[in-house]
Amino acid sequence: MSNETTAGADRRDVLVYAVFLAAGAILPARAQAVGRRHVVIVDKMAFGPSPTGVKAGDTVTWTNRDIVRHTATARNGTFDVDLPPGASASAVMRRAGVVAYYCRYHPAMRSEISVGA
Ligand SMILES: [Cu+2]
Repeated sequence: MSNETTAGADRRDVLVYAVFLAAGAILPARAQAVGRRHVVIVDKMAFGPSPTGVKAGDTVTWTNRDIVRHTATARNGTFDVDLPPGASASAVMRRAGVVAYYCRYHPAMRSEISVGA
């Protein structure tokens, strides 16, 4: 009996935690309120397809599915995103143009993002 009560409390705690996580994911995006979001998947030591239709002011989020750390480092210095294993991190594309980027740990990992005005 007491075990069931404990299990119930644990489930509630998990639910409350999940709601906190959801709020944390939503609120910062609303606070920015500018531009769209685009995602690049990093997997098997490679950057996935670059998003199309990115405009100045949009946010690009990289999601690292590998078990090693990566970065998305712009050659023109406009962003340097650290990507621990399993993590996601973002950068706002401030200016129009083509931005070549690479991984500082694995320089053979390269890609570019085309940012429209
Ligand atoms: Cu890397």
